Amino acid sequence: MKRVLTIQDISCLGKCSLTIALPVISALGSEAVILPTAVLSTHTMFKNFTCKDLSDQIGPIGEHWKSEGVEFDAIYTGYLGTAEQIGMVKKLFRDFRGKDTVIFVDPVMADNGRLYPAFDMDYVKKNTELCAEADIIVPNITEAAFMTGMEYKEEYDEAYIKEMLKKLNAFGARISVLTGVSLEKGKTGVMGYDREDGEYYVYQNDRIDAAYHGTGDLFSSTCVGELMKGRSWKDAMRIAADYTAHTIEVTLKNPKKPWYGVDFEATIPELISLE
Ligand code: PXL
Repeated sequence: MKRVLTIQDISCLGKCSLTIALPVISALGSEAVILPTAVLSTHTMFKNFTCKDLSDQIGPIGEHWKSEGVEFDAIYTGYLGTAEQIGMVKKLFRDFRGKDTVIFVDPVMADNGRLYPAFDMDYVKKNTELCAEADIIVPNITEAAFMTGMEYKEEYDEAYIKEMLKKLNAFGARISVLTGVSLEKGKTGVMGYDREDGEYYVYQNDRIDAAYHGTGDLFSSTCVGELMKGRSWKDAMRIAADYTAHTIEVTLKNPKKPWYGVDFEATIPELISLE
């Protein structure tokens, strides 16, 4: 069985970061090892959330694992707390990167043209350095605009996305994927570039007019789980994009209209039964 280390916060209530990564990676048949970077009462879209930083645990946990000779097939990072933590995570990459370990970085820090409340440009710089250490990065357009210094646009064409992918590629990861890319009216999806074959890959599905928290984490966790099943990155991205869109659709039909996260629990059986 493949073993995936995922490093992100645990928002006790909110269906995002570790409360998505852990069930999804497990359901897709890999062992999920977690490293919580902070404990929050809820995710940061709630008011008055509590947050306990766990930075002082990262070093000792890593040292213990090293002494146990633990190895990982993938290391997947999402929302991290502070610029200082990113430095600690970089060290974990160095300590636990084996010959075939896939390093997957989702530089969660911004959306819709804006940084999340906790972050500033120093955090952007550190996240860019983290992306340089990865094999696969999956920023959204806002995160990529902050990291590359390109203007953030809501209306754009394929040339803009390709230029962004070229700039992301220059950071160092072999595969750069932009999420939330809409190349036609009514569509959304991903566009990626693989330095090894020099090819772009585009996948578009129907755009659903709803924004839910945690959908980026659902996308990334699904990608990682599918990669561990031996899928190509292109198949993993396609499956993850379809699964995320389908889960949003199902959530919208819930008469209770949950606002803080998607009903992935209802759709997981379909994901795991995919051939
Ligand atoms: O889904 C990304 C995410 C993860 N963790 C926390 C967040 C967010 C997005 O805002 O607040 C704590």
